[in-house]
Amino acid sequence: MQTWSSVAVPRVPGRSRPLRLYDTATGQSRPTAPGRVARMYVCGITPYDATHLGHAATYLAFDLVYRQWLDAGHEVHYVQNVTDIDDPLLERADRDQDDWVVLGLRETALFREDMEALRVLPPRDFVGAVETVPEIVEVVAKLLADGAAYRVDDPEYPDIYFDRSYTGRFGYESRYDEDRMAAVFPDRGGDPDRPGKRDPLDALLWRAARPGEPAWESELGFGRPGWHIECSAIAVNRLGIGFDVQGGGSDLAFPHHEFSAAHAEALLGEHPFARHYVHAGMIGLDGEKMSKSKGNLVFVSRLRADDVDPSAVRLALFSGHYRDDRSYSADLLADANARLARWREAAALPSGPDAEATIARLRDHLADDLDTPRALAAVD
Ligand code: 5CA
Ligand code: ZN
Repeated sequence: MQTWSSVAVPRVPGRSRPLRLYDTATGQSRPTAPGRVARMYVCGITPYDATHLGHAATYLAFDLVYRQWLDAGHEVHYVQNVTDIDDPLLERADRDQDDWVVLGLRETALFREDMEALRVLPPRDFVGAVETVPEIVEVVAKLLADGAAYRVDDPEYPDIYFDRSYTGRFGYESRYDEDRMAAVFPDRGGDPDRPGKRDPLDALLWRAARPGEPAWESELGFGRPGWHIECSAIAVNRLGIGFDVQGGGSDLAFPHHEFSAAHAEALLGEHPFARHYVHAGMIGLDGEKMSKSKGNLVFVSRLRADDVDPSAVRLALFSGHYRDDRSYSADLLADANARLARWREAAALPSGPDAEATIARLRDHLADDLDTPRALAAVD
């Protein structure tokens, strides 16, 4: 897929700091230690609706990771997927009598524009699931051959599932216990009641074609990929295993990142999939979780249409810590606008204090697990 346009990143005087990030798998803030090329995979959108401020906040957090690695002199290989075939996309297309391909292309195009407006640095590889079907088929075929995957005994729909006990490490990434896993699995794309599974929490790798659903011919039979395997295949085929950061919102910690890691580790016989698993908190609106069912989504494209300054959107979202669940509100945006105006006024003055000490504090705070609230306060 075509990625979006980049922006010039100015060099900042002074010395960078090693970036520390909180890692879900160890429950600790640890230094990242990339080689010459830092490698990051962040889970991308499912393009059935426009980008809301929750998505934007997550991508802005990882934009800061990217920029700090650049500041430290690394080249960055950033990969992001687009889940352009999955149940939510098909359901929305069905509801709106839309073509799922057209819907996906339209929302992906809007997402690119939103990211450009927010000056989010683009991934080098921006990769759709549909264009990756042959890669996914190859990976699933190997998991099946190795005994990490199995077909359910259903002649009509012989779906393929992953045996979650295969690596012996299942649960290490999210650190969820069995009860918590079972509680969230059905709400996050899981199908515990599918007859024929060895374990209710095993994850779908390949879904045999159902009438009226899009499907691809392959050595696995006519069907389409499951969700977690998409990110495993896209990541390891571009970054290799053991890359620096696997990122996304906290709603992906289980089951999505748990299974993405388990699939890749089963496939390659190596551990870990990623050296840091980094999760951004959930953004709500006026104290309530932003969700489609509540109809309280704030879209980036709506704010752009209302001529809201994208720099103010960045400041509003950075005024809270990326790991905290937090709420967006009109007041938050008003505060961000006021801060931005104050900064611009100060920057336009003919003289001012030496910036060196401020830059040093800014770097200290950002390197400390992206502590943007304190970084912004330092600039204030
Ligand atoms: N396509 C999958 C990932 S492979 C997916 O989760 N798509 S998504 O469109 O639902 O979300 C895109 C990204 O935004 C994910 O990283 C997700 O964790 C994050 N996200 C979704 N809702 C919110 C929210 N309210 N606040 C913060 N981040 C969110
Ligand atoms: Zn993903």
